[in-house]
Amino acid sequence: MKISIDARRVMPVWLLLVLVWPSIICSTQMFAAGSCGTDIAALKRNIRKLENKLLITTWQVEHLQTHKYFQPLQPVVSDSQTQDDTVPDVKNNINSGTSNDTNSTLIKPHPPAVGLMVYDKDCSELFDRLRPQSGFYRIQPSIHREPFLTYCDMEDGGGWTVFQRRRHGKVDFNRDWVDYRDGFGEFKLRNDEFWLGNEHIHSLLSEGRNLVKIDLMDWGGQRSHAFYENFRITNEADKYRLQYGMYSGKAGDALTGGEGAVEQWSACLGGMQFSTRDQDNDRYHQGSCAQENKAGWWFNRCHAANLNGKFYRKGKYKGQFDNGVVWGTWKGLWYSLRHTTMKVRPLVFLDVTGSGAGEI
Ligand SMILES: [Ca+2]
Repeated sequence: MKISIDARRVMPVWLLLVLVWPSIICSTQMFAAGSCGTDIAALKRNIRKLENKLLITTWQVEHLQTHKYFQPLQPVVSDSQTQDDTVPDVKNNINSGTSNDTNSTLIKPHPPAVGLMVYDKDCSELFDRLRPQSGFYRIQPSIHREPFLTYCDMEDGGGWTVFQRRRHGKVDFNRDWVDYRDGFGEFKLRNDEFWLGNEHIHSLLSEGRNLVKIDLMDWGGQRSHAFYENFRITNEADKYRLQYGMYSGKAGDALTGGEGAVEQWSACLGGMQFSTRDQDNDRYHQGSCAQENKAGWWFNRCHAANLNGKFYRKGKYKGQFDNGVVWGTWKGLWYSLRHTTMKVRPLVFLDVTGSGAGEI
């Protein structure tokens, strides 16, 4: 009985020591480093934050690798095309925040801490990822080649990579092989005209199943379009030979030369090599289709479609050769179009608004 009374007296003291001991320790630490209870809570919060960051980063790495966004960091080089350095770059803008030093930002991009530089392989990936506005962006269809600029049409369903465009006739399209191989034109403003370059077009189209849309507009503002599935061109060794699959659309299958066998014999461009004024790879043995038509293009004997032709400002034209900006199955060979666009995206694409209205 006495023992138990003693125990009741002793136990609270022991318990008190156990309960108070951490406070004593804390008080010692508080003396040295401020508020102990607050520090422990802050440390726990930081640990939770770091654990969350780790989880998110791990997930991001897996996600990006799955979607092929990751590529080895390329050596930092200044692009040889000066126009590349004067336009916005989505990736670099993201990584550099709101820097006003556009040139240095573009020439010397700061890679993420993980040491990897990321580019979308085409405008459809960029569209899926960021839903940005239409404009010029840098893409990299092949990890073995440098990224390059092109116009992304994020309207008309979105995700279109543009590789040819005529608008006002200010850019000369009658050029040599090297220009058509490497690309030419302006890459800054919404209405700039350009040819992306056969090398870039080859890498852009070579990956797999795609859909090319050709948008056309006449001088009265009327629009039309043509679709081609699985559009591709071979490499330079094979002179960028044209291959394409099924046609659909409203403007007619001018690439195949129309419906008649005779027309197709002379004007079907499927299977034709690319020709320029200094490289005649057509099937017209008596002369050069590229020289007559003032364009680099795929010619047979010669064509029913030539979107790189001479830019006539009134539509209908006359001359020795049908060398205008021509889509013969829509407006005939003697009508030169005002606007043309050639653009591509994957055949299977989750379209946000639908497309096919011929919007340019
Ligand atoms: Ca020839």
